[in-house]
Amino acid sequence: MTPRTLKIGRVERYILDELEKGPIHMTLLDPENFTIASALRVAKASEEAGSSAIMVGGSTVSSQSEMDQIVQALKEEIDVPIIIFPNNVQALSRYADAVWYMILLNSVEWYYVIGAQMQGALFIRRYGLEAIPMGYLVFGAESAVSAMGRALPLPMDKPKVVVAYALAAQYMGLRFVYLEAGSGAPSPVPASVVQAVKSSIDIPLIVGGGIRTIDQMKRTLDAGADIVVTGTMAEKGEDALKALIGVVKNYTRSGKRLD
Ligand code: 1GP
Repeated sequence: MTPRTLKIGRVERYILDELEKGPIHMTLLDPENFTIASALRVAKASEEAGSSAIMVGGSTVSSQSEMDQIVQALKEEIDVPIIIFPNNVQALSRYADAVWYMILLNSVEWYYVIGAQMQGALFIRRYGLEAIPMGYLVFGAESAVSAMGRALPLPMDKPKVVVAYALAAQYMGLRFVYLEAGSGAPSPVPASVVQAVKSSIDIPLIVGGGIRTIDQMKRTLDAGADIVVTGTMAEKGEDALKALIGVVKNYTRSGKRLD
């Protein structure tokens, strides 16, 4: 009997195709900070500006019905994929296109390394959600994600340690690595760390947390981020968000990363 080969799903294929053109932007909406109407408004503006996907999630999301309502509404109006960015099992919504199937690699808690993933697995199958395997690395001790996920915060000034984790993610077969400074972090993941990781791995690199200015966005892209995520700026009005998305689109158009 020949083993069945795992197929890459529709959303992951779309992300990889988008990345062929250059780095991309994803907009993160925390359902706790939006009404359905405001989420739709921001998601539409993001899509128009060229954001490649809408991620839905937040560190303190605890209501599955709230997730369902917002994801279902987004699904009806938005064309780019809606991807769950789960903090826990109850964040899974059957209405989404995919879920980042993430392992908080630097958590000291069994639950965030494999427990929640195991508990969510049967729901993911039942809902027919596409699971996209990703290694998640959290910096900084002050963020909600660090506290909720019991992360042993990664040092910002020791790129080698972060590279070791990122390589481990790749060797384990995870298909994306996410460097997370924490939502609303005072500063983004340093360019030196992004650069060190990017030059060491072959899988796409996601960077998020604390990116608020055009300059921070440019530095993150210059350092080699493939996917940049902004959440807090999505809550500050469409104009600021569109400007940040514009930086990513211009970057791609300028052909800087088409080598
Ligand atoms: C958080 O990386 C994301 O999980 C986005 O962070 O809210 O700081 O943009 P911000």
